[in-house]
Amino acid sequence: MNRPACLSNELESGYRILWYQAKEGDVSQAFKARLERKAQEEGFAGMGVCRPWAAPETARRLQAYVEKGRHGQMAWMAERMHWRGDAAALWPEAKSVIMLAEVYTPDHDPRDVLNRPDRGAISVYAQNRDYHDIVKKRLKRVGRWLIEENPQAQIKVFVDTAPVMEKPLAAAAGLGWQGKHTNLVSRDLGSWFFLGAIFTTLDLPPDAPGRDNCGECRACLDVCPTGAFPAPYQLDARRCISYLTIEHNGPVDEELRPLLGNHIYGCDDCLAACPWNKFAKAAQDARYHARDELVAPRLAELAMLDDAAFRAHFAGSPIKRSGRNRFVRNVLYAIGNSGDAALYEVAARLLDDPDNAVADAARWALGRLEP
Ligand code: B12
Ligand code: SF4
Ligand code: SF4
Repeated sequence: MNRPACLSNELESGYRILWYQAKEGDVSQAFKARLERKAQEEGFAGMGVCRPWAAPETARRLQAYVEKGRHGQMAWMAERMHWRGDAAALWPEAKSVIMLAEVYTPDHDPRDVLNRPDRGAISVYAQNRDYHDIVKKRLKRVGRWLIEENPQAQIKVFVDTAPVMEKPLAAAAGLGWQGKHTNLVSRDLGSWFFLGAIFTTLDLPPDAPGRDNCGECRACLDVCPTGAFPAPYQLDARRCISYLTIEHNGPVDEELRPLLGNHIYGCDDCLAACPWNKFAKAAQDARYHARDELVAPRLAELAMLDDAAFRAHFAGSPIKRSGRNRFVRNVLYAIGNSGDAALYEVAARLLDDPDNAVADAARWALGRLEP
């Protein structure tokens, strides 16, 4: 309950005002508690609320990131920066941002496959269904309930793709803190969770921001295969395997290719290293449980996927969005890094691929596998 500020005021005259304030505080706190229960019923593992303007340092940090070119080919990051860096500018009528955490903790150690060079490592989030669809539907259900309860309220829901920086907002809403690997970490959930946001015109009581609990730890920084962290809490996407395998179009710099190892889609190395994951909760939604054939798929089979087979194999998966060419390019880099002479023939078959980056990757892989 909100403790009324005017407690020491003259009792007789102050009593009514005091009672009214307390009641109003109660109602919104009570509503927030019901909202949280609704979010839990829908499957979210955590909820926090902040004001849209609660992360004022974000705009400056985004600006610095873009000025250094750390976004690489993600040109959209440099567009609409006035919205991305300032959630209050995106929708000036919004008074509260409800940040929600959706757990996708793996039931296996995603690092096991890194010791199997004839297999490809697909990041945990992509081993089954695309989270965008799942989280957006959940957000809409919670949002619809909020409006039923408060017909005057308006909402907008966001997950990942809008010009909203979800991590600083989630930290401001107390869901956790941005770890040195830059993703959000929570004392209760570890780091295996997605974020979703509901912006609303409703004035909800905000939570206290999350406190940094990284301390002296630097496990995520030290484990990164490509040295993608120029400093703690800062990422240079141009060196990040997640960026290189998912977002980067065309050939990857030759200098970086050996560092990709057998990562063929995304990377979880920094997340998996985080000691806070011992508090991670199991993923409730079976759609996040890994499909068996995507935990350690054979490079030889993946390299042979043509466009139609690729689409069929990855229907419903986020991998489908990267397209066959980028994916097979990654598989060929992994083949080049495998040291497995049996894969020589596989790469040779792609030398004349119509896609330049694929043909280039095949040449590179053959060069690496030649005795
Ligand atoms: C672009 C993007 C990427 C890019 C760039 C990532 C990055 N760190 O910028 C790439 C493709 C590399 C990527 C990779 C991944 N991503 Co991503 N990505 C995004 C996206 C769309 C935007 C992020 C963004 O705005 N980056 C811009 C830069 C400026 O932000 P930043 O690195 O966080 O920079 C901050 C820090 O540098 C910080 N900072 C600077 N100095 C200091 C100093 C101190 C003391 C502190 C505290 C902070 C600080 O300030 C900056 C602004 O907050 C978000 C969704 C969204 N709309 O927010 C998902 C998102 C961040 N990604 C997500 C995930 C899951 C991943 C991967 C794990 C996927 C994978 N397995 O491959 C990896 C993790 C790699 C990593 N270590 O970050 C989740 C993270 C969930 C979580 N728990 O935090 C998000 C939120 C998507 C979602 N809706 O769930 N991603
Ligand atoms: S996702 Fe992989 S490459 Fe990217 S920062 Fe983390 S450990 Fe490094
Ligand atoms: S691995 Fe260590 S430094 Fe990195 S986010 Fe986790 S606690 Fe922080």
